[in-house]
Amino acid sequence: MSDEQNKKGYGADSIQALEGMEHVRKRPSMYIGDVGVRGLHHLVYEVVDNSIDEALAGHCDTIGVWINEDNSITVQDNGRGIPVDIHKKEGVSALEVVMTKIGAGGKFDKDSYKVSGGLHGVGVSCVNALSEHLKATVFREGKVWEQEYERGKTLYPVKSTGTTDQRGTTVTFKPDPIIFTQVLEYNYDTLASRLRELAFLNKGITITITDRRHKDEEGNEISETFHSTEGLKEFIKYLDDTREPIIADVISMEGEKNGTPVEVAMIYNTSYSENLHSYVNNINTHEGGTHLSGFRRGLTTTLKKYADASGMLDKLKFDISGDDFREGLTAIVSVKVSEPQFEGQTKTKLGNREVTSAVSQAVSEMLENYLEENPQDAKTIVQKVILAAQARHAARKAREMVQRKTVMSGGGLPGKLSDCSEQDPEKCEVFLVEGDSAGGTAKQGRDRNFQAILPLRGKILNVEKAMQHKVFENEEIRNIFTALGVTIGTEEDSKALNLEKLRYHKIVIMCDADVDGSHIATLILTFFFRYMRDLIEAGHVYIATPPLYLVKKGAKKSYAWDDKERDGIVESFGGSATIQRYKGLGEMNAEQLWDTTMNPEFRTLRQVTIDNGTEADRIFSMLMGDEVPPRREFIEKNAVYANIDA
Ligand code: 0RA
Repeated sequence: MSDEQNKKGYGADSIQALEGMEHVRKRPSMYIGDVGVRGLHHLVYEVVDNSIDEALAGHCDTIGVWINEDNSITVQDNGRGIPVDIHKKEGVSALEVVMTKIGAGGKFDKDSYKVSGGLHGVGVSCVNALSEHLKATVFREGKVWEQEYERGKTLYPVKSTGTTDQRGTTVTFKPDPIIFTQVLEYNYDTLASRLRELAFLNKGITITITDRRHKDEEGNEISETFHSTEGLKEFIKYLDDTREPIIADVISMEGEKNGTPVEVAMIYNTSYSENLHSYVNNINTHEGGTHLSGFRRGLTTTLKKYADASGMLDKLKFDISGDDFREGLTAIVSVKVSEPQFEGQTKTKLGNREVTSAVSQAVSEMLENYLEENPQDAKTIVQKVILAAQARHAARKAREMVQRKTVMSGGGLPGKLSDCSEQDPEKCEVFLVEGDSAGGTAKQGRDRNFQAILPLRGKILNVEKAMQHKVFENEEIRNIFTALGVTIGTEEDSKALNLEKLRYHKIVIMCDADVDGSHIATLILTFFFRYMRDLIEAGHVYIATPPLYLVKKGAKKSYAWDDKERDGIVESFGGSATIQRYKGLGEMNAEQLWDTTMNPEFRTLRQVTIDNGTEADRIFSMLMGDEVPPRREFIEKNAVYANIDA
């Protein structure tokens, strides 16, 4: 730093701050993951996290989020308000430091260790850098203060604009179109799911979301309020709403073990799937880690000990494995760790060793008490475990058959697969097509160099309702495994996939654009979500979008994907055109299918992503489970969207 700069009043730190903000704009993905839909929503979570921290420190109980008409976002809390006094080291208002210095966050309050923090925990300054405009308003000690910024640069020094009897902080930001070039529009459901999740994870806080962009039928703004008094216990009830419990109530505990705050809640239901969800500092750790290992260890040892002592295992001919204790189990583990180490492919796997024993101890204590006090439920659980062990024994045989076929097969690809000639998986695509007739058209229409076709027979197995060995015995599902070249993990971790031998990097689900087609697509997606989730997470799964209409007039023809587009085309053709409504892929000829749905130059593939794993689990169990009313309600609520993008 030269003396000249010093005279202008820039300290070394503020120069660094400027560089930091510029770096965020240069390499936004390093800070928020990506500049697509996810990154855009991440900005909101980053701001909300600051308010959650203030709530966890005990100074705030209400947070409001608004999606404004111009797609800007307002986040408001009733905390202490970000301090506005002059920051000693920086020589400017603390508010300005928080807003413009990368990594400053709320950290200068050393007593409350920051436990929330987004996936990257980068702070609100990062949101500021990536916003074309941001305004911060602080209500503190009787006064209102504000400061505005453009692309992270302050427009004026912090100023007082009036008096108030309120307390808190309000931040309004508008994402910068220069950075977010693909999408600028917020998705209400995405934000609402995350805020609902935060309310369950941090009981006692009231979080409201309001969409100001449009109104419902009665002319009201769309708004929801989330508040949980029982935390994870209620979260489990919400998640398992459409599953049938086999025990009287949710088992739960909350406490601190070896300095680590631990919260656990679990229930057993009649299903065959295992649904474990884990969080560290409010972040979903979908790759698991030490806290989840601790949960498994505590569960297995405690239940095993109880089952052994009960004598119920005496006549059992099979051994019991860890998996057996988790069939039909829905559980949530949430821990707070002051210096979390995240590992794994998507940095969502907790690495801190000390956490394993903390969680394991907590779970053991919780379960020992519960089993002691609820002997009837204890018996039910052990019986369920025994059934699972028997089924696993049967499943092993089925799985070994799949393994043998996939691993040892030289020419062992399914007979129905029409493979492509290209050998490099990165360039290869496979279309999973409903029915043999559409499969035939796709086979004619495709580019056989890099596109393979696997026709699937009618409705594939609903894996949500089937025991594991039934899934592995199912021929269509075996064909999918074999065609993709994917093998299944060992028994301890039966859902871990080996993706090294994946034969196609694009797996495209191609179904009719109608209700039946959507149902089949959902069945296939359910299978991928439950048995091949890693494929989705790695971005390999796509949905094809065949058109709904062919509009013709004389020599002119054009395709439409929804009613609005159809009407637009008719108009551009000068009215009175012939409209053909495609009821299924089968009504298209090979050339039409190629032109509209398969040709990479013109088609639209929708990549399948999971923005909220816990919510996705709930939706799949609801869509594919036994209960009809919630499913109907969901489909009716989403029908408009389903039609447009099916
Ligand atoms: C550090 C110190 C103090 C408040 C905050 C941070 C704070 C930050 C944010 C961000 C959003 N809402 C917030 N609310 C509070 C206050 C320290 C004090 O008053 O003694």
